[in-house]
Amino acid sequence: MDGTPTARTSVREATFALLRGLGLTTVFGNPGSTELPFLDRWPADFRYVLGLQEASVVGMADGHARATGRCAFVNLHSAAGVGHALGNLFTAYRNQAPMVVTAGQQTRSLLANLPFLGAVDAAQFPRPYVKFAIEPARAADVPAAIAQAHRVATTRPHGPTFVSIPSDDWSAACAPVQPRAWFPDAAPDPAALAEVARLIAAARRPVLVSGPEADAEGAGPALVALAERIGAPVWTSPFSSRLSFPESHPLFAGHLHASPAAVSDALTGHDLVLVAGAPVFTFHVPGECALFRAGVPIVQMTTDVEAASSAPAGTAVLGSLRLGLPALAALLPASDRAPPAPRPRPRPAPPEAETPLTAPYALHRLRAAMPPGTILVEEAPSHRPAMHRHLPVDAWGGFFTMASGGLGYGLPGAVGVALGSGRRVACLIGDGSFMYSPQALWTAVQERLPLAVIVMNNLGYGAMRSFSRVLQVRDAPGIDLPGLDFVATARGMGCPGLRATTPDELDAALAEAFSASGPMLVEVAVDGAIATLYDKS
Ligand SMILES: Cc1ncc(C[n+]2csc(CCOP(=O)(O)OP(=O)(O)O)c2C)c(N)n1
Repeated sequence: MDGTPTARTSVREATFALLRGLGLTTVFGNPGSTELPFLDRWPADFRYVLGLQEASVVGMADGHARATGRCAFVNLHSAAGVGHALGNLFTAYRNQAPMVVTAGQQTRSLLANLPFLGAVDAAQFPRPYVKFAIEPARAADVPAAIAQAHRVATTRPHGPTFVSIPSDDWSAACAPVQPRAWFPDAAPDPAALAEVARLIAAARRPVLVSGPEADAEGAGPALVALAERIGAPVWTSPFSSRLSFPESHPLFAGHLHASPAAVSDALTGHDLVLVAGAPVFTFHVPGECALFRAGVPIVQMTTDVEAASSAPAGTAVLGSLRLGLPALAALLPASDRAPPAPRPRPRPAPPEAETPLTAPYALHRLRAAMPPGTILVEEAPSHRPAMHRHLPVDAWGGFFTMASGGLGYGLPGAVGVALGSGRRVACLIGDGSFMYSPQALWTAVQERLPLAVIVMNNLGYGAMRSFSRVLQVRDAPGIDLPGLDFVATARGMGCPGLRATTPDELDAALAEAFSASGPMLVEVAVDGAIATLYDKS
Protein backbone atom coordinates (compact mmCIF):
# COMPACT_ATOMS: atom_id res chain seq x y z
CA MET A 1 0.00 0.00 0.00
CA ASP A 2 2.66 2.52 1.00
CA GLY A 3 5.42 1.39 -1.32
CA THR A 4 6.77 3.27 -4.30
CA PRO A 5 3.91 5.00 -6.07
CA THR A 6 3.11 3.93 -9.59
CA ALA A 7 2.20 6.32 -12.42
CA ARG A 8 -1.33 6.32 -11.02
CA THR A 9 -1.72 6.11 -7.28
CA SER A 10 -3.92 7.39 -4.45
CA VAL A 11 -3.59 10.76 -2.75
CA ARG A 12 -2.72 8.92 0.43
CA GLU A 13 0.04 6.82 -1.16
CA ALA A 14 1.44 9.80 -3.03
CA THR A 15 1.44 11.85 0.17
CA PHE A 16 3.25 9.19 2.23
CA ALA A 17 5.81 8.79 -0.56
CA LEU A 18 6.30 12.56 -0.67
CA LEU A 19 6.66 12.82 3.12
CA ARG A 20 9.23 10.01 3.11
CA GLY A 21 11.17 11.76 0.39
CA LEU A 22 11.17 14.99 2.37
CA GLY A 23 12.16 13.28 5.62
CA LEU A 24 8.86 14.28 7.24
CA THR A 25 8.21 10.99 8.97
CA THR A 26 7.25 12.48 12.35
CA VAL A 27 3.67 13.73 12.46
CA PHE A 28 2.44 15.94 15.31
CA GLY A 29 -1.29 15.65 15.61
CA ASN A 30 -4.59 15.33 17.34
CA PRO A 31 -7.02 13.18 15.40
CA GLY A 32 -10.70 13.21 14.53
CA SER A 33 -13.01 11.50 12.08
CA THR A 34 -11.88 13.73 9.21
CA GLU A 35 -8.26 12.59 9.69
CA LEU A 36 -8.95 8.85 10.04
CA PRO A 37 -8.55 8.10 6.30
CA PHE A 38 -5.03 9.56 6.57
CA LEU A 39 -4.27 7.60 9.76
CA ASP A 40 -5.68 4.34 8.41
CA ARG A 41 -3.12 1.49 8.54
CA TRP A 42 -0.43 3.82 9.82
CA PRO A 43 2.91 2.96 8.17
CA ALA A 44 5.53 1.50 10.50
CA ASP A 45 8.22 3.95 9.41
CA PHE A 46 6.14 6.97 10.52
CA ARG A 47 5.97 8.30 14.06
CA TYR A 48 2.77 9.92 15.34
CA VAL A 49 3.31 12.27 18.28
CA LEU A 50 0.00 12.84 19.99
CA GLY A 51 -0.75 16.16 21.66
CA LEU A 52 -3.91 16.39 23.75
CA GLN A 53 -4.77 19.92 22.67
CA GLU A 54 -3.77 21.62 19.44
CA ALA A 55 -1.86 24.49 21.05
CA SER A 56 0.46 21.80 22.37
CA VAL A 57 0.58 20.02 19.00
CA VAL A 58 1.79 23.12 17.17
CA GLY A 59 4.09 24.19 20.01
CA MET A 60 5.75 20.76 19.97
CA ALA A 61 6.13 20.89 16.20
CA ASP A 62 7.69 24.35 16.51
CA GLY A 63 10.22 23.18 19.10
CA HIS A 64 11.06 20.14 16.99
CA ALA A 65 11.46 22.23 13.84
CA ARG A 66 13.66 24.85 15.46
CA ALA A 67 15.83 22.34 17.32
CA THR A 68 16.44 20.27 14.19
CA GLY A 69 16.38 23.04 11.58
CA ARG A 70 14.02 20.80 9.58
CA CYS A 71 10.41 21.23 8.64
CA ALA A 72 7.80 19.67 10.95
CA PHE A 73 4.54 18.10 9.79
CA VAL A 74 1.29 18.68 11.67
CA ASN A 75 -2.16 17.14 11.29
CA LEU A 76 -5.12 18.85 13.01
CA HIS A 77 -8.85 18.31 13.19
CA SER A 78 -10.86 20.69 11.03
CA ALA A 79 -11.65 24.26 12.14
CA ALA A 80 -11.87 23.43 15.85
CA GLY A 81 -8.36 21.97 15.88
CA VAL A 82 -6.96 24.87 13.89
CA GLY A 83 -8.76 27.27 16.20
CA HIS A 84 -7.14 25.78 19.28
CA ALA A 85 -3.79 25.92 17.52
CA LEU A 86 -3.96 29.54 16.37
CA GLY A 87 -2.11 31.15 19.29
CA ASN A 88 0.88 28.92 18.81
CA LEU A 89 0.59 29.23 15.04
CA PHE A 90 1.03 32.99 15.52
CA THR A 91 4.07 32.17 17.65
CA ALA A 92 5.45 29.71 15.05
CA TYR A 93 5.13 32.45 12.44
CA ARG A 94 7.08 34.90 14.59
CA ASN A 95 9.54 32.16 15.60
CA GLN A 96 10.14 31.43 11.92
CA ALA A 97 9.56 27.75 12.62
CA PRO A 98 9.20 25.75 9.40
CA MET A 99 6.14 23.53 9.47
CA VAL A 100 3.43 22.24 7.18
CA VAL A 101 0.12 22.22 9.03
CA THR A 102 -2.59 20.05 7.53
CA ALA A 103 -6.14 19.89 8.79
CA GLY A 104 -8.90 17.49 7.98
CA GLN A 105 -11.99 18.90 6.33
CA GLN A 106 -15.43 17.34 6.01
CA THR A 107 -15.92 15.22 2.91
CA ARG A 108 -16.37 17.26 -0.31
CA SER A 109 -19.80 15.82 -1.09
CA LEU A 110 -21.24 17.33 2.12
CA LEU A 111 -19.56 20.73 2.06
CA ALA A 112 -22.35 22.60 0.26
CA ASN A 113 -24.75 21.72 3.07
CA LEU A 114 -22.92 23.17 6.14
CA PRO A 115 -22.03 19.75 7.55
CA PHE A 116 -20.94 18.85 11.06
CA LEU A 117 -17.18 19.58 11.25
CA GLY A 118 -17.22 21.44 7.95
CA ALA A 119 -14.76 24.34 7.90
CA VAL A 120 -16.01 27.38 6.01
CA ASP A 121 -13.21 29.16 4.11
CA ALA A 122 -10.78 26.67 5.66
CA ALA A 123 -7.70 28.17 4.06
CA GLN A 124 -8.67 31.63 5.27
CA PHE A 125 -8.88 30.72 8.96
CA PRO A 126 -5.15 30.54 9.84
CA ARG A 127 -4.23 33.63 7.80
CA PRO A 128 -2.29 35.90 8.18
CA TYR A 129 -0.03 33.71 10.34
CA VAL A 130 0.78 31.23 7.63
CA LYS A 131 2.99 31.92 4.62
CA PHE A 132 0.76 29.94 2.30
CA ALA A 133 -2.67 28.36 2.75
CA ILE A 134 -4.80 26.29 0.41
CA GLU A 135 -7.65 23.86 0.16
CA PRO A 136 -6.81 22.31 -3.20
CA ALA A 137 -9.46 22.65 -5.90
CA ARG A 138 -9.23 18.95 -6.72
CA ALA A 139 -8.46 15.93 -4.56
CA ALA A 140 -5.71 14.97 -7.01
CA ASP A 141 -3.88 18.23 -6.21
CA VAL A 142 -3.42 17.49 -2.49
CA PRO A 143 0.07 15.90 -2.63
CA ALA A 144 1.39 18.67 -4.88
CA ALA A 145 -0.12 21.27 -2.52
CA ILE A 146 1.71 19.66 0.42
CA ALA A 147 4.94 19.72 -1.62
CA GLN A 148 4.41 23.41 -2.36
CA ALA A 149 3.59 24.13 1.28
CA HIS A 150 6.85 22.44 2.27
CA ARG A 151 8.88 24.56 -0.16
CA VAL A 152 7.30 27.78 1.06
CA ALA A 153 7.75 26.79 4.74
CA THR A 154 11.46 26.10 4.19
CA THR A 155 12.20 29.29 2.28
CA ARG A 156 13.65 31.93 4.61
CA PRO A 157 12.28 33.31 6.71
CA HIS A 158 10.95 29.89 7.59
CA GLY A 159 7.40 29.66 8.86
CA PRO A 160 4.17 27.68 8.95
CA THR A 161 2.05 26.87 5.90
CA PHE A 162 -1.39 25.29 5.75
CA VAL A 163 -3.23 22.69 3.66
CA SER A 164 -6.89 21.80 4.29
CA ILE A 165 -7.70 18.26 3.14
CA PRO A 166 -11.28 17.00 2.69
CA SER A 167 -11.48 13.52 4.15
CA ASP A 168 -12.60 11.78 0.95
CA ASP A 169 -9.54 13.13 -0.91
CA TRP A 170 -7.21 10.52 0.56
CA SER A 171 -8.64 7.68 -1.52
CA ALA A 172 -8.86 9.67 -4.77
CA ALA A 173 -6.58 8.80 -7.69
CA CYS A 174 -3.66 11.05 -8.51
CA ALA A 175 -0.21 11.09 -10.06
CA PRO A 176 2.84 10.86 -7.79
CA VAL A 177 4.66 14.09 -6.98
CA GLN A 178 7.93 14.44 -8.84
CA PRO A 179 10.89 14.77 -6.46
CA ARG A 180 12.54 18.18 -6.73
CA ALA A 181 15.71 19.48 -5.13
CA TRP A 182 15.15 22.68 -3.19
CA PHE A 183 18.00 25.11 -2.45
CA PRO A 184 16.16 28.14 -1.10
CA ASP A 185 18.97 30.17 0.49
CA ALA A 186 19.98 33.26 -1.49
CA ALA A 187 23.24 35.12 -0.89
CA PRO A 188 23.20 38.89 -0.33
CA ASP A 189 24.10 41.18 -3.22
CA PRO A 190 27.94 41.35 -3.35
CA ALA A 191 27.79 45.08 -4.14
CA ALA A 192 25.74 45.66 -0.98
CA LEU A 193 28.24 43.67 1.10
CA ALA A 194 31.10 45.72 -0.36
CA GLU A 195 29.28 48.88 0.73
CA VAL A 196 28.73 47.49 4.24
CA ALA A 197 32.40 46.52 4.43
CA ARG A 198 33.31 50.10 3.47
CA LEU A 199 31.05 51.50 6.21
CA ILE A 200 32.54 49.14 8.79
CA ALA A 201 36.11 50.01 7.78
CA ALA A 202 35.33 53.73 8.08
CA ALA A 203 33.61 53.44 11.47
CA ARG A 204 35.55 54.16 14.65
CA ARG A 205 33.02 52.77 17.15
CA PRO A 206 30.79 50.22 15.42
CA VAL A 207 28.36 48.06 17.36
CA LEU A 208 26.53 44.85 16.48
CA VAL A 209 22.98 43.84 17.37
CA SER A 210 22.40 40.18 16.73
CA GLY A 211 19.12 38.30 16.60
CA PRO A 212 17.83 34.77 16.24
CA GLU A 213 18.56 34.29 12.54
CA ALA A 214 22.26 33.41 12.93
CA ASP A 215 21.48 30.46 15.20
CA ALA A 216 18.58 29.40 12.98
CA GLU A 217 20.87 29.31 9.96
CA GLY A 218 23.72 27.56 11.78
CA ALA A 219 25.72 30.77 11.29
CA GLY A 220 26.57 31.41 14.95
CA PRO A 221 30.32 30.77 14.62
CA ALA A 222 30.41 33.01 11.51
CA LEU A 223 28.73 35.76 13.54
CA VAL A 224 31.30 35.44 16.32
CA ALA A 225 34.14 35.49 13.76
CA LEU A 226 32.72 38.65 12.17
CA ALA A 227 32.31 40.39 15.55
CA GLU A 228 35.89 39.49 16.47
CA ARG A 229 37.17 40.70 13.12
CA ILE A 230 35.35 44.02 13.52
CA GLY A 231 36.25 44.21 17.21
CA ALA A 232 32.78 45.48 18.08
CA PRO A 233 30.61 44.90 21.13
CA VAL A 234 27.51 42.78 20.49
CA TRP A 235 24.04 43.31 21.94
CA THR A 236 21.27 40.83 21.42
CA SER A 237 18.06 42.05 19.80
CA PRO A 238 15.01 42.63 22.03
CA PHE A 239 13.02 39.46 22.70
CA SER A 240 15.34 37.32 20.60
CA SER A 241 13.85 33.83 20.46
CA ARG A 242 17.17 31.93 20.41
CA LEU A 243 20.74 32.34 21.52
CA SER A 244 22.05 35.35 19.61
CA PHE A 245 25.59 35.64 20.95
CA PRO A 246 27.52 33.58 23.51
CA GLU A 247 26.88 35.42 26.76
CA SER A 248 30.30 34.76 28.28
CA HIS A 249 32.14 36.05 25.23
CA PRO A 250 34.20 39.19 26.01
CA LEU A 251 32.46 41.10 23.20
CA PHE A 252 28.97 40.32 24.56
CA ALA A 253 27.47 43.63 25.70
CA GLY A 254 24.06 42.57 26.99
CA HIS A 255 20.42 42.12 26.02
CA LEU A 256 18.60 45.11 24.54
CA HIS A 257 15.29 45.95 26.22
CA ALA A 258 12.22 46.24 24.00
CA SER A 259 11.88 49.94 24.70
CA PRO A 260 12.75 52.61 22.09
CA ALA A 261 14.48 54.83 24.65
CA ALA A 262 16.48 51.95 26.13
CA VAL A 263 17.63 50.75 22.70
CA SER A 264 18.58 54.27 21.72
CA ASP A 265 20.52 54.84 24.94
CA ALA A 266 22.42 51.56 24.59
CA LEU A 267 23.47 52.22 20.99
CA THR A 268 24.05 55.97 21.09
CA GLY A 269 27.72 56.83 21.01
CA HIS A 270 28.42 54.35 18.24
CA ASP A 271 28.95 55.53 14.68
CA LEU A 272 27.64 52.41 12.94
CA VAL A 273 24.99 49.90 14.01
CA LEU A 274 25.09 46.53 12.24
CA VAL A 275 21.96 44.47 12.95
CA ALA A 276 22.46 40.83 12.02
CA GLY A 277 19.39 38.63 11.74
CA ALA A 278 16.83 40.68 13.66
CA PRO A 279 14.17 43.33 13.17
CA VAL A 280 15.09 47.02 13.65
CA PHE A 281 13.84 46.75 16.43
CA THR A 282 11.16 44.77 18.29
CA PHE A 283 9.50 47.14 20.77
CA HIS A 284 7.01 46.37 23.52
CA VAL A 285 6.52 49.79 25.07
CA PRO A 286 6.12 53.10 23.22
CA GLY A 287 8.62 55.93 23.29
CA GLU A 288 11.14 57.88 21.31
CA CYS A 289 14.06 56.11 19.64
CA ALA A 290 16.34 59.09 19.07
CA LEU A 291 18.84 56.82 17.36
CA PHE A 292 16.61 56.73 14.27
CA ARG A 293 17.05 60.46 13.77
CA ALA A 294 20.70 60.71 14.87
CA GLY A 295 22.15 60.11 11.42
CA VAL A 296 24.02 57.01 12.60
CA PRO A 297 24.08 54.45 9.78
CA ILE A 298 22.02 51.37 10.68
CA VAL A 299 22.67 48.36 8.46
CA GLN A 300 20.32 45.39 8.76
CA MET A 301 21.26 42.00 7.35
CA THR A 302 18.27 39.66 7.26
CA THR A 303 16.35 37.15 5.20
CA ASP A 304 13.06 38.62 6.41
CA VAL A 305 11.51 41.01 3.88
CA GLU A 306 8.73 41.90 6.34
CA ALA A 307 11.26 42.90 9.01
CA ALA A 308 13.43 44.75 6.50
CA SER A 309 10.59 46.67 4.92
CA SER A 310 9.06 47.71 8.25
CA ALA A 311 12.29 49.09 9.72
CA PRO A 312 11.93 52.86 10.16
CA ALA A 313 15.54 53.74 9.36
CA GLY A 314 18.77 52.49 7.86
CA THR A 315 19.84 50.21 5.04
CA ALA A 316 18.72 46.63 4.53
CA VAL A 317 20.78 43.89 2.93
CA LEU A 318 18.57 40.92 2.19
CA GLY A 319 20.02 37.46 2.09
CA SER A 320 21.19 34.47 4.04
CA LEU A 321 23.45 35.11 7.04
CA ARG A 322 25.08 31.72 6.52
CA LEU A 323 26.30 32.99 3.16
CA GLY A 324 26.48 36.70 3.96
CA LEU A 325 28.43 36.84 7.23
CA PRO A 326 31.56 34.99 6.02
CA ALA A 327 31.44 36.92 2.73
CA LEU A 328 31.33 40.20 4.63
CA ALA A 329 34.15 39.16 6.96
CA ALA A 330 36.31 38.27 3.96
CA LEU A 331 35.87 41.80 2.58
CA LEU A 332 37.03 43.50 5.76
CA PRO A 333 40.58 44.70 6.13
CA ALA A 334 42.25 43.67 9.39
CA SER A 335 41.09 46.26 11.90
CA ASP A 336 43.48 48.67 13.62
CA ARG A 337 40.56 49.72 15.81
CA ALA A 338 41.15 49.33 19.54
CA PRO A 339 38.95 46.50 20.82
CA PRO A 340 36.08 47.73 22.98
CA ALA A 341 36.81 48.20 26.64
CA PRO A 342 35.84 45.13 28.64
CA ARG A 343 32.25 45.40 29.70
CA PRO A 344 31.82 46.79 33.19
CA ARG A 345 29.73 43.77 34.12
CA PRO A 346 31.44 41.75 36.79
CA ARG A 347 29.91 38.39 37.45
CA PRO A 348 26.98 38.93 39.77
CA ALA A 349 27.52 37.92 43.36
CA PRO A 350 25.69 34.67 44.16
CA PRO A 351 22.24 35.49 45.52
CA GLU A 352 21.51 34.68 49.15
CA ALA A 353 20.06 31.31 50.11
CA GLU A 354 16.81 32.37 51.74
CA THR A 355 13.38 31.02 52.59
CA PRO A 356 11.09 31.95 50.94
CA LEU A 357 13.23 31.30 47.90
CA THR A 358 14.04 34.23 45.63
CA ALA A 359 13.94 33.86 41.87
CA PRO A 360 17.61 34.90 41.41
CA TYR A 361 18.69 32.24 43.91
CA ALA A 362 16.58 29.57 42.22
CA LEU A 363 18.09 30.44 38.83
CA HIS A 364 21.59 30.45 40.26
CA ARG A 365 21.01 26.93 41.61
CA LEU A 366 19.37 25.85 38.39
CA ARG A 367 22.51 26.83 36.53
CA ALA A 368 24.62 24.77 38.92
CA ALA A 369 22.32 21.76 38.54
CA MET A 370 22.01 21.72 34.75
CA PRO A 371 24.28 19.05 33.25
CA PRO A 372 26.54 20.29 30.43
CA GLY A 373 24.77 20.25 27.08
CA THR A 374 21.31 20.84 28.56
CA ILE A 375 19.11 22.99 26.32
CA LEU A 376 17.16 25.75 28.07
CA VAL A 377 13.63 26.60 26.94
CA GLU A 378 12.17 29.59 28.76
CA GLU A 379 8.73 31.12 29.31
CA ALA A 380 8.95 32.88 32.65
CA PRO A 381 8.30 36.50 31.70
CA SER A 382 9.06 38.33 34.92
CA HIS A 383 12.20 36.28 35.55
CA ARG A 384 13.90 37.13 32.27
CA PRO A 385 16.21 39.79 33.75
CA ALA A 386 17.26 37.45 36.59
CA MET A 387 17.75 34.63 34.09
CA HIS A 388 20.05 36.84 32.03
CA ARG A 389 22.09 37.65 35.13
CA HIS A 390 22.30 34.23 36.70
CA LEU A 391 21.87 31.75 33.87
CA PRO A 392 24.06 32.84 30.95
CA VAL A 393 23.86 30.68 27.82
CA ASP A 394 26.80 30.12 25.53
CA ALA A 395 26.07 27.19 23.24
CA TRP A 396 24.51 27.72 19.84
CA GLY A 397 21.25 25.77 19.76
CA GLY A 398 21.21 25.92 23.56
CA PHE A 399 18.34 28.36 24.16
CA PHE A 400 14.80 28.78 22.87
CA THR A 401 11.93 31.03 23.78
CA MET A 402 9.15 32.61 21.74
CA ALA A 403 9.34 35.75 19.64
CA SER A 404 5.63 36.52 19.61
CA GLY A 405 4.73 37.47 23.17
CA GLY A 406 2.04 34.77 23.24
CA LEU A 407 2.19 32.48 26.26
CA GLY A 408 1.52 28.77 25.97
CA TYR A 409 4.53 28.00 23.84
CA GLY A 410 7.15 27.15 26.44
CA LEU A 411 6.08 23.73 27.69
CA PRO A 412 5.12 22.19 24.33
CA GLY A 413 8.09 23.95 22.75
CA ALA A 414 10.38 22.27 25.28
CA VAL A 415 8.80 18.88 24.56
CA GLY A 416 9.43 19.40 20.83
CA VAL A 417 13.01 20.52 21.45
CA ALA A 418 13.65 17.42 23.55
CA LEU A 419 12.12 15.17 20.89
CA GLY A 420 14.02 16.80 18.04
CA SER A 421 17.40 17.25 19.69
CA GLY A 422 17.56 13.98 21.62
CA ARG A 423 19.18 16.04 24.39
CA ARG A 424 18.27 16.86 27.96
CA VAL A 425 16.07 19.93 28.19
CA ALA A 426 15.25 22.30 31.04
CA CYS A 427 11.96 24.13 30.68
CA LEU A 428 11.93 27.24 32.86
CA ILE A 429 8.32 28.33 33.10
CA GLY A 430 6.06 30.61 35.12
CA ASP A 431 3.06 29.25 37.00
CA GLY A 432 0.79 31.27 34.73
CA SER A 433 2.53 30.20 31.53
CA PHE A 434 2.41 26.52 32.49
CA MET A 435 -1.39 26.56 32.60
CA TYR A 436 -1.88 27.60 28.95
CA SER A 437 -0.86 24.21 27.54
CA PRO A 438 -0.14 21.85 30.45
CA GLN A 439 -1.11 18.72 28.53
CA ALA A 440 2.23 18.81 26.69
CA LEU A 441 3.60 17.16 29.85
CA TRP A 442 1.54 14.07 29.07
CA THR A 443 3.29 13.77 25.69
CA ALA A 444 6.68 14.12 27.41
CA VAL A 445 5.72 11.20 29.68
CA GLN A 446 4.53 9.04 26.79
CA GLU A 447 7.68 9.79 24.79
CA ARG A 448 9.90 9.32 27.90
CA LEU A 449 11.74 12.60 27.30
CA PRO A 450 14.56 13.77 29.58
CA LEU A 451 12.78 17.00 30.41
CA ALA A 452 13.07 18.92 33.68
CA VAL A 453 10.17 21.36 34.04
CA ILE A 454 10.99 24.08 36.55
CA VAL A 455 7.81 25.95 37.49
CA MET A 456 8.54 29.30 39.11
CA ASN A 457 5.44 29.65 41.27
CA ASN A 458 5.00 33.24 42.41
CA LEU A 459 1.24 32.70 42.75
CA GLY A 460 0.36 34.89 39.82
CA TYR A 461 1.11 36.79 36.66
CA GLY A 462 4.31 38.46 37.85
CA ALA A 463 4.96 40.26 34.58
CA MET A 464 1.49 41.78 34.78
CA ARG A 465 2.29 43.03 38.28
CA SER A 466 5.50 44.50 36.93
CA PHE A 467 3.89 45.93 33.83
CA SER A 468 1.11 47.49 35.88
CA ARG A 469 3.82 49.56 37.54
CA VAL A 470 5.24 50.67 34.18
CA LEU A 471 1.76 51.68 32.98
CA GLN A 472 0.77 53.04 36.41
CA VAL A 473 -2.24 50.74 36.54
CA ARG A 474 -3.62 49.92 39.99
CA ASP A 475 -5.87 47.19 41.35
CA ALA A 476 -6.24 45.31 38.06
CA PRO A 477 -8.18 42.04 38.46
CA GLY A 478 -7.06 38.75 36.98
CA ILE A 479 -3.46 38.78 38.15
CA ASP A 480 -3.35 36.44 41.17
CA LEU A 481 -3.36 32.65 40.68
CA PRO A 482 -4.01 30.99 44.04
CA GLY A 483 -4.80 27.33 44.53
CA LEU A 484 -2.71 25.68 41.82
CA ASP A 485 -0.84 22.49 42.72
CA PHE A 486 1.67 21.77 39.98
CA VAL A 487 3.03 18.58 41.51
CA ALA A 488 -0.49 17.14 41.64
CA THR A 489 -1.15 18.30 38.06
CA ALA A 490 2.03 16.59 36.88
CA ARG A 491 1.26 13.40 38.77
CA GLY A 492 -2.18 13.34 37.17
CA MET A 493 -0.43 12.99 33.82
CA GLY A 494 2.01 10.35 35.03
CA CYS A 495 4.89 12.75 35.59
CA PRO A 496 6.74 12.72 38.90
CA GLY A 497 7.06 16.04 40.67
CA LEU A 498 8.55 17.68 43.74
CA ARG A 499 7.82 20.98 45.41
CA ALA A 500 10.74 23.04 46.74
CA THR A 501 10.26 25.73 49.35
CA THR A 502 13.76 25.84 50.91
CA PRO A 503 17.28 25.96 49.45
CA ASP A 504 17.94 22.34 50.47
CA GLU A 505 14.70 21.10 48.93
CA LEU A 506 15.51 23.03 45.78
CA ASP A 507 18.93 21.44 45.33
CA ALA A 508 17.60 17.97 46.05
CA ALA A 509 14.68 18.35 43.62
CA LEU A 510 16.85 19.74 40.84
CA ALA A 511 19.40 16.96 41.28
CA GLU A 512 16.62 14.38 40.95
CA ALA A 513 15.05 16.09 37.94
CA PHE A 514 18.33 16.27 36.05
CA SER A 515 19.24 12.66 36.68
CA ALA A 516 15.81 11.26 35.81
CA SER A 517 15.55 9.33 32.57
CA GLY A 518 12.11 10.78 31.82
CA PRO A 519 10.33 14.04 32.56
CA MET A 520 10.09 15.48 36.03
CA LEU A 521 8.49 18.66 37.35
CA VAL A 522 9.98 20.84 40.07
CA GLU A 523 7.64 23.42 41.53
CA VAL A 524 9.69 26.22 43.08
CA ALA A 525 7.80 28.37 45.56
CA VAL A 526 9.40 31.77 45.02
CA ASP A 527 8.67 34.98 46.88
CA GLY A 528 6.37 37.56 45.30
CA ALA A 529 9.08 40.15 44.57
CA ILE A 530 8.04 42.29 41.61
CA ALA A 531 10.73 42.36 38.94
CA THR A 532 11.70 45.52 37.07
CA LEU A 533 11.19 44.68 33.40
CA TYR A 534 11.65 48.16 31.95
CA ASP A 535 13.76 50.60 33.88
CA LYS A 536 13.47 52.99 30.95
CA SER A 537 10.46 53.27 28.69
C1 LIG B 1 -1.69 34.07 25.38
C2 LIG B 1 -1.34 35.16 26.33
N1 LIG B 1 -2.23 35.58 27.24
C3 LIG B 1 -1.90 36.56 28.10
C4 LIG B 1 -0.68 37.16 28.05
C5 LIG B 1 -0.36 38.32 28.96
N2 LIG B 1 0.73 38.01 29.89
C6 LIG B 1 1.98 38.43 29.69
S1 LIG B 1 3.02 38.01 30.91
C7 LIG B 1 1.79 37.23 31.76
C8 LIG B 1 2.06 36.61 33.09
C9 LIG B 1 2.80 35.32 32.99
O1 LIG B 1 2.83 34.77 34.27
P1 LIG B 1 3.80 33.62 34.69
O2 LIG B 1 3.95 32.64 33.59
O3 LIG B 1 3.40 33.12 35.99
O4 LIG B 1 5.22 34.29 34.77
P2 LIG B 1 5.67 35.56 35.63
O5 LIG B 1 5.20 36.77 34.88
O6 LIG B 1 5.05 35.44 36.99
O7 LIG B 1 7.16 35.46 35.63
C10 LIG B 1 0.58 37.33 31.08
C11 LIG B 1 -0.69 36.76 31.55
C12 LIG B 1 0.20 36.72 27.05
N3 LIG B 1 1.41 37.28 26.89
N4 LIG B 1 -0.13 35.72 26.22
